[in-house]
Amino acid sequence: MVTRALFRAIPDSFTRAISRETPTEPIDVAKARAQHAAYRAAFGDARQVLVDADEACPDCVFVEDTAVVVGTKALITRPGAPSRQREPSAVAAALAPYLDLVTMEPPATLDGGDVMFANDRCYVGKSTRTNEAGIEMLGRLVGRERLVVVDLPPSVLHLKCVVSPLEGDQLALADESLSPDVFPGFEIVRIPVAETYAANIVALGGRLIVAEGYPRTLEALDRAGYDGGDLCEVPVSEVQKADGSLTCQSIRWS
Ligand code: CIR
Repeated sequence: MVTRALFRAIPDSFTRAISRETPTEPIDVAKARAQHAAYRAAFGDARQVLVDADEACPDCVFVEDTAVVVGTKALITRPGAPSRQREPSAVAAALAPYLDLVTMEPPATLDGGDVMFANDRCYVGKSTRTNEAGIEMLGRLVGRERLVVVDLPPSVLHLKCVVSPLEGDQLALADESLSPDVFPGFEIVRIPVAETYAANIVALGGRLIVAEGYPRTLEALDRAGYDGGDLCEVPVSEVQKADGSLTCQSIRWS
C-alpha cells in the first residue's frame, strides 16, 4: 500500500535531460509539467511531498533513481550518470523527516530504477548505471538472502524499464527482454515487445498507473484481472523523450 509519495518539479533545463537518442521533437517543458501534474493526480489519496526543481539538474524529475526505501530506511543513492550525482541531496533532505537515511559512498553507483521489490525478494539490475559496489551496499541493507542480481544488456537502461510489480505475485514483463525464469513463483503478465515501454507500471495497492497509448498492454492487463476502473492512464510523451517513464517520477512508501 502506498500512503506517501515524493515527487520533484520539472526545471526549465529539462530540455537538456539525458537521452540516448535525440528526440525528433524537442521536449515541451510546459507540456511536461502538465503531464507531471496528471501523474501526481493519479496518486489519489497518497500524501505527497514535492521537492523544488533544480535548474542545475536537468533530470531531477526522475527521483526514483536517487533513493530506495527499505522498510523505515532510505538508501540515498549515488546515480550512475555523473551529471545526476547532485540530485540526491535535496531528495535526502525531503525524506529525512520520514525515514532514516543511509548514504551511498563512492565508488558505488546505483539508480533506483534498477531496484524492484516483489514479494519477499529484491531484484537489482546490474546495468550501465548500477555497479557491483552499489549492489553490495544494497544487499547489506535489504539482506543478501533476499537479493537477486539480474545482468542487464546495455540496451536496457534500468531493470524496471522491462519489468515491474503489479498486485500480489504478478509481474508485468516485456516479451523478449528477460527470461521469465528469472522470476520463479510469479505470475507473468506478458507485455508485447512492440509495447515494451508500457511494462513500466506503478502499482498503488489495487490501482495501476499505466502509460497512455498502449492498447495491447491494456488488453494484457484486462486478461490478468484488471478492468478499466483499476487503471489510470497518464500521458508520458515528454518524459519519454528523456528516457523516463512512470515509476521513475516518484518515490513511494507507506
Ligand atoms: C537518465 O538517463 O538518467 C534519465 N534521462 C532518465 C531516467 C529514468 N529513470 C528511470 O527509469 N528509473
